[in-house]
Amino acid sequence: MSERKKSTAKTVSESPLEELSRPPADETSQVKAPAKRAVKKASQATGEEKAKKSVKKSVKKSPPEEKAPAKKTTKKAPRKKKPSLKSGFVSLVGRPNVGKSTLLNAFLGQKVAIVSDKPQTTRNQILGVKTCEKGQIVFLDNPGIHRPLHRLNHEMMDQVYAALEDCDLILFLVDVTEEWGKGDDFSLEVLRRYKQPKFLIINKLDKVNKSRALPLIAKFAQMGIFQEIFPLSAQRGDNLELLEAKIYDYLPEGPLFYPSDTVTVLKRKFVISETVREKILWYTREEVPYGVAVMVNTVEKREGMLYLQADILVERDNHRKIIIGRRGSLLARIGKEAREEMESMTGQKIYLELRVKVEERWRDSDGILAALSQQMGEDE
Ligand SMILES: Nc1nc2c(ncn2[C@@H]2O[C@H](COP(=O)(O)OP(=O)(O)OP(=O)(O)O)[C@@H](O)[C@H]2O)c(=O)[nH]1
Ligand SMILES: [Mg+2]
Repeated sequence: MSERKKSTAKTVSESPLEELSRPPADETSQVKAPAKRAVKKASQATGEEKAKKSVKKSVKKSPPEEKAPAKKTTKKAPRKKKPSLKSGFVSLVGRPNVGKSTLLNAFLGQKVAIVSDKPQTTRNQILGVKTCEKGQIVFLDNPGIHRPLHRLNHEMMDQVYAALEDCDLILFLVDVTEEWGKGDDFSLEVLRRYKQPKFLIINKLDKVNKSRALPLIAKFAQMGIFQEIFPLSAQRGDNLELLEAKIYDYLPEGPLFYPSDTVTVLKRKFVISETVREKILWYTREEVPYGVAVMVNTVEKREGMLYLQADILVERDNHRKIIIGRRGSLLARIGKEAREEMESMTGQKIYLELRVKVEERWRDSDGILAALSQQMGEDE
């Protein structure tokens, strides 16, 4: 958490994948999600932006010809006060696989976080910014709340706790199709420790008859933990306008944290790594997805195209064989889909070279975890 607070913001206005088209030289200037308080202090530029806008508006409102000669007896018409901007940090939390990243992408109207049907898809906090005339919401998508067994998972949970601590509002997601279990009780216990207002999002409503949400709504309403309850489908993107309006009701007044066209702040290597990992998650199952990491070694311009080389780390040799597939067929498919996605985002020709390496117990290896987190930008 303290690391997050120290960081300074370089914002990325376009899709994170479009960052790939930038020369690798400015890679070190990419940053991770800045901390709320640090950003609050560093929001001078956006304050200026706001000030300029309000000047423009006031000029428009009172053109010279409208200036009536002042009559002593006439009372001044009360000036309409411009509503103040609101802004704040909103954490998306819940059990793995409930649809947090899908909801983030739906809010932003573009893919920023990877999504898969395997639990623990998100391993690092992803920041998404949405700005409108009312102000700015900074969403923090987080790993799912789970019992950590490896160092990797402890780090994931630390990010969840940090996000809960440092936000203005918590969106707690549940999957309407899942039975309530011990893990859910644990998540609620975690939530109770935090004082901020909380909304319950009952997700995946498209998968069931709407009446299925009613007992859940009644159950949660009784608990008194949540200020608002929203049943919705993040995949269909319905009910989001209503939810956004409610979020603004709970945010404090304040300046924009980021320039208004910012969508996210992600490092290029991290985006490449996540794109490849997502395809692996799509095509593998059981323990394989949990034990996979992608380390990007090279990002270079070569003969008019972008050359990328990455290692896929697995914990066991049989996992390596699964990912490579019969005569390399699965690895080729993973590579092709990841490359095509990055090409369509950047509009640039990409050569992607993937290798699969066995690194036993990498999930508990300080060195590998540090190298992976450097891809995210934490150590720079
Ligand atoms: N039918 C349906 N599926 C959804 C909805 N939202 C998410 N999903 C699916 O649920 C799965 C998990 O979605 P994610 O967004 O990756 O879930 P998450 O909560 O971010 O998961 P972790 O990162 O593992 O914690 C994916 O297969 C999504 O397509 C929804 O509203 N309806
Ligand atoms: Mg996720």
